[in-house]
Amino acid sequence: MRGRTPARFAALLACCACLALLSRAGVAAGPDRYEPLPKPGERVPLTPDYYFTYAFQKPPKLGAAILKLQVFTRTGQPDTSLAVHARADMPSMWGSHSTAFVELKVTKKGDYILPMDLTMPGEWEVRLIFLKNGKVIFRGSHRFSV
Ligand SMILES: [Cu+2]
Repeated sequence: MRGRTPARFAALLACCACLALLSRAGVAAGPDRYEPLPKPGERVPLTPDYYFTYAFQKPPKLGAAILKLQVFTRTGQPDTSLAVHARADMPSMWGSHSTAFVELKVTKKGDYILPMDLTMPGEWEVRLIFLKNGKVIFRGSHRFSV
């Protein structure tokens, strides 16, 4: 995220050769960069004003699984003003188990819910996109084994 790592982004800008190389490799700090998330249960900063936590309802295994997210303001108040989009798939066969991002539903309790169908044993990755007023503020990913 550019906004969260201004120093690093500035360093990239300062080196055009590096930036070109990174762009060609598809790993520049561009729109499709997903930050690896800390492990479930830990606070994940979104912006200076928001953070979130996430956890599986039960340890994920083959079949149906549910990932639950909670967004908080910086003072720790639960918040549901953000939109969260997500998809889960297997990195070794990206596109085989998932078609598109879905917008997470919010329960009455204020939890964002992502139901997943884990159809194959192996490594899975969930990708999350957080939006505030229609603008992407954070992209993150979490890998786990089934
Ligand atoms: Cu698979």
